[in-house]
Amino acid sequence: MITTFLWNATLDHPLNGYSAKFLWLFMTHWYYHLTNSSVEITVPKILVTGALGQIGSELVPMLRKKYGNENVIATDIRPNPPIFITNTGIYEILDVLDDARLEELIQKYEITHVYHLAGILSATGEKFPQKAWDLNINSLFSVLELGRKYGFKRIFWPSSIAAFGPTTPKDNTPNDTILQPNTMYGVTKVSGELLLEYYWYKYGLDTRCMRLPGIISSETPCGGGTTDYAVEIFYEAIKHKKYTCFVGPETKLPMMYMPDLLNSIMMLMEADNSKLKHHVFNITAMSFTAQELVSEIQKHIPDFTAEYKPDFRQSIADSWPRSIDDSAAREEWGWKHEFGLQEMTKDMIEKLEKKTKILNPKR
Ligand code: AKB
Repeated sequence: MITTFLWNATLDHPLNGYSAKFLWLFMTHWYYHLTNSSVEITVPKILVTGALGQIGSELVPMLRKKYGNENVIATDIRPNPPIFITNTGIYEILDVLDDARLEELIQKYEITHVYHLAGILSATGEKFPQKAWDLNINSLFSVLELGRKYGFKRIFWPSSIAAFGPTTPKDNTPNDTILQPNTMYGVTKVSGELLLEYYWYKYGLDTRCMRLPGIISSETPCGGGTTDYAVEIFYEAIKHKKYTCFVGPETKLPMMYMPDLLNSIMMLMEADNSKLKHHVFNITAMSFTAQELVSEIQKHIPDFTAEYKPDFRQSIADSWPRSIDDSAAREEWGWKHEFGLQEMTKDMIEKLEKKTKILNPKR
């Protein structure tokens, strides 16, 4: 713990690069002599799968800032990563179903921590259920097996509100409750949660997991999910001042803004093991209906209009909770959100308008 503290202290220090590292070495050296104890100086060596996705492309820069560029290996199946990923650290092409390649990278970079983000989301999962099972579960199984073999210190895997189903209580859904999803994505999330728990109890592998609500972000577009409407609507409101929503106006789901999500992942992964009673946590920041989101956007863009044409994603949304209880996360590792509907909407519109102006200065 003390080494993590020292590492964080040096990286937060205004000095950068070599100066920060020198300071870190000096501080750990000093601590060693002061306590006369054998300090294990361990900096995490992190591998992120699915690093170019909606979450990965914002999590990788944050992890690099915190743990050092050279200690965070970004991987994804895509051959053309954006420059902000390649300029700041190592990028490796990885199909997470290729066990041999995954093991090669783990050996090559002496990986200690994995953030396993590669996966297929709910709407795509309903179109290709076999593929969703294969990718979501078989890749997780490989990561866990390699974690056992190479003694990983920690594994993060995102579950989802999709782990709940039509028989789950819909409002303020408890952390420990009925898990009977009726989507393949949900089936993979429940199975994955059970696998993580199994590896924890059976092998002592430190696995940590959160059930993510819909994630709203301004940097990387999302794709293949049911909650995508809550992101698309902002892009369309700014570009065309109208949006056709694929769920009805009364559809209410738990949501979170990306800065809160990034913060929560960092907090969970840094949490003191002895305080954790769970390994799978509900996590949320707000719940709103599609109509409430439209009204909030109209406060900033008064001529924005929305119409509703529910498609197959409506029944997926209807099977999920309207709001979830994340008190276990708040009690066990101090989770606290910053962004509610109003703050998130204001920030999204400001960020997207700024980006639009940079891309089209004449608009
Ligand atoms: C999806 O809509 O599939 C995801 C999720 C809630 O897990 N955003």
